Amino acid sequence: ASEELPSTDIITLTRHVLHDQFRLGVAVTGDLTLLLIAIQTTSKFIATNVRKARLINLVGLAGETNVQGEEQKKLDVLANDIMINALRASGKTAVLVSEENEEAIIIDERNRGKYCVVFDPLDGSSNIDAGVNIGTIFGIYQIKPGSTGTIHDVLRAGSEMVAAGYTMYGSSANLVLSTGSGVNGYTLDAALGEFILTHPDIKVPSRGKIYSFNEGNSVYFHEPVVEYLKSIKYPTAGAPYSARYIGSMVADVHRTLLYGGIFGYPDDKKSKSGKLRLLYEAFPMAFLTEQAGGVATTGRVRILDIVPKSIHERCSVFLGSKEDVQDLIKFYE
Ligand code: AHM
Ligand code: MG
Repeated sequence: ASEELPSTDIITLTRHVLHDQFRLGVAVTGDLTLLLIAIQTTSKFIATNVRKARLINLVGLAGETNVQGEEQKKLDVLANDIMINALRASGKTAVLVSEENEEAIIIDERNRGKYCVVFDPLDGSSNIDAGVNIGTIFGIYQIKPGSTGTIHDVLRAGSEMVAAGYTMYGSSANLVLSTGSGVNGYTLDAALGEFILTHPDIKVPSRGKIYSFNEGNSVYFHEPVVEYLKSIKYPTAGAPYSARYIGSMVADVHRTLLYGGIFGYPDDKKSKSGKLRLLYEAFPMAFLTEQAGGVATTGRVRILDIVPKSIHERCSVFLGSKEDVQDLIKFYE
C-alpha cells in the first residue's frame, strides 16, 4: 500500500512573508514579520476560544456572571484584549485602532515601533451564538517619517496601507494576507500551531455568478442598487445570479475572493453612510480585493482613495469580480 508521507517542505506564513520580502528586495528589518507573528498568535488564541466558546460559557453578554460568580468576558471583548496586549508587547506598533475602542490607542515610548494596526477583533459578532463563521480584520500602516505615532498616521488613504488581511474562524481557521504583492491564504494546522500556505496567489475570477447583499434593506436602497440587482436577477440573456449572504463580512468576502461575484453593503436612505467601517473593514477588504485583481468601490469612488476624517467613519462598499463591479458602477453613472 502506498501511504502518503507528509511533506517535509511546508511553507508557513512566517517563512512565506520573509521569503517575499527578500524577493522584493525590501530593506528587511524583520519588523513586519515580527508584527505578523504577533497577529498570528492572536488569531490562534481567538480561533481556540471561538471553538471552545460554547463549552466555557463565552457566548452571551459581557458583564454576565457564571455559576462561580465570575464575570464572563464576551468573545469580542476577549479578542480585543488579546490583540491590544499582543500588538503592544510586540514592540512594533505605534498606534492601534480597534472597532471596540472609541479612541485610538497610542503606544507608550517603551513599547513603540513603526507600524499602526487598525482592526476589528471579531467581526460578525451577531453570528457567534449560532456558530456561524466570524473573523478578525486588520490593516497595517507604517508611521509617517518623523512621526512618533499620532492619529494622523492612520487617517490616510487605504492605498497607503503596507499590508492587510483577515482570519476567518470557520471549520478551520484561515488567514488571508497581502503585503502588497498579491494575496495568499494560509490554513491553521492545529497540531503544528502554524498557518500553512494552502491558497497561494489568490485571484478573484473576472466574473462570478453570485451576489451577496442584505436584500432585507431593499426598501431603503438607492435607485442604482435596485436597478443593478434587478439586472442580475432578471437578466435579458443567460442565467440569473445566485444569492449568498452570511452577514459576516469576512465569510462573505472570503467566498467572493475564491468564487467570484459581488459583495455589497451600500449606503441607503436609512444608513446614510452605509454600515461598514471604512478604516478597519472596508480598507483591508478593498486592499485584498484589488491585490487579487478585483475592484472595490463605493459605487462612485475607489474605496482605497478615500481619506478618512475620523477613525470610526462608515462607507458604502461594493467589491469582487472586476466585471461584476464594473456593471454595478454603470448604474451609478
Ligand atoms: P459588526 O461589526 O457589528 O459585527 O457588523 C459588521 C457586520 C459585517 O460582518 C457584515 O457584513 C454586516 O455587519 C452585516 O450586516 P447586516 O446584519 O445588516 O446584514
Ligand atoms: Mg465589525
